[in-house]
Amino acid sequence: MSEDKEILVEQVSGLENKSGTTGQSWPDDPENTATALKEFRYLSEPMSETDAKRQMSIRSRRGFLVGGMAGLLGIFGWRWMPDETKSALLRRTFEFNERVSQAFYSPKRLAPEFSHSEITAARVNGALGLETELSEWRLNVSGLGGSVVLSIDQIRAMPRTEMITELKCIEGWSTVVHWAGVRFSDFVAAFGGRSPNELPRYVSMKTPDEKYYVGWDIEAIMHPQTLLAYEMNGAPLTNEHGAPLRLASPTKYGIKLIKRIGSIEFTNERPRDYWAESGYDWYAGL
Ligand SMILES: Nc1nc2c(c(=O)[nH]1)N[C@H]1C(S)=C(S)[C@@H](COP(=O)(O)O)O[C@H]1N2
Ligand SMILES: [Mo]
Repeated sequence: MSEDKEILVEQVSGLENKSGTTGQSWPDDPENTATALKEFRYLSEPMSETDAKRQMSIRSRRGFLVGGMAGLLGIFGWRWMPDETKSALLRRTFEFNERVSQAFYSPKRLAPEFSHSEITAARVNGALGLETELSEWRLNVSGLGGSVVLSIDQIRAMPRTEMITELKCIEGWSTVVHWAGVRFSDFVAAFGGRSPNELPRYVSMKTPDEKYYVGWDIEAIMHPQTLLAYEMNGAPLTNEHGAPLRLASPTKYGIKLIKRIGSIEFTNERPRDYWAESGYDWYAGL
């Protein structure tokens, strides 16, 4: 085996180990969830110097990866390769890189939470999909073996979580918001409870009129700070903030926090995403 190929293989196996440790699964019962969350918080405490160095070396290995790929291309002779092989190879490299970045940047740490005194005045941004009058709202859920239609009361009856976190708009402003709602992972638990690696890879969410739509990777949507929110700063959501149900999460930019959710679909196909279609990063992770 050539040296370049060896490096690549070594990196790929390192990767598998790495993603194995990030694949957090959340217990179904509230008591265990609380304990798991405490441990999770512990992980989110400031990194020690050794941890920081380890992270650095993981990141620089990522740099090698690009070199490894280039080396492979050198070995097989890029210039004499048929076009179909080239495009297949490029596509595979792209998908592989995507998995690499997900494994390294999946939101396994908790984002900072703030105190009540740090809450700032809410700001409104974006009204796509909110134009029409809402008559009778229902949430359509599909892709977990069948489909269901839920009322807001059924969602309010699920375990309630509150958090005070930062909402960051990609345009450069941010607010500190007090959210209340149901953790997406608790919502999934209500459908029988599964860990992220037993679930489809993505979640697609759309407004009732389908004018605004977002796609989420399963790791980020199952993060304990991702909520289906029905209250903002101590009051039920107003229309402009996405009544009766929206997404709240400090793991991604505001563009992903869809207001007025009409449908949730679990899928293995990467869902369409409004702003990704205009050139923004599909993950829009923080
Ligand atoms: N349905 C819908 N949801 C949306 C948007 C939108 O245009 N339509 N804009 C997004 C953007 S860009 C941001 S920054 C946040 C802003 O949320 P806020 O208006 O509650 O501050 O909502 C997000 N969710
Ligand atoms: Mo935004």
